[in-house]
Amino acid sequence: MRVRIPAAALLIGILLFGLSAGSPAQTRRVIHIALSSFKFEPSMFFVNEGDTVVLQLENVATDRPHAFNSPYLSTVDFQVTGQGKQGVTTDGTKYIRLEPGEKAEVTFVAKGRGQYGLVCNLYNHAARGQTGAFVIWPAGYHLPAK
Ligand SMILES: [Cu+2]
Repeated sequence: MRVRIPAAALLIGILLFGLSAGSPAQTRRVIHIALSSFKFEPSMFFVNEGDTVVLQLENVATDRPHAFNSPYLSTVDFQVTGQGKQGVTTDGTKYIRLEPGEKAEVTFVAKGRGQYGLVCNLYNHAARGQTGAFVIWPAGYHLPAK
């Protein structure tokens, strides 16, 4: 029996697996970040331009909400899946808020080499130490081994 593949399924397959013959392979960087009182673990991470970055945010605190807030989020298209609740602070920076035990994934393609800050914007958490940073290196660059 002949099996017919609907055009839509074929298109989805192409989108998922790429038309990437000849173009550089995209690196997928999955980084788990635990939010707790009052820190991010890790509080620093490093990616390269062009990487597809997946931040797996998890509020491991049992007693209070935490958030991932970075001015960088205003400079890229990003998608949030999972339990996070998105918002914008009064100063215009975007954040993803997680209640205790909640998880969310934030996905974006890294662009704009540089160093960017991140904070938990809830209450006084940043002042209590809940801050971090990340670096977007040029494509292909890695820190030399010590
Ligand atoms: Cu917090």
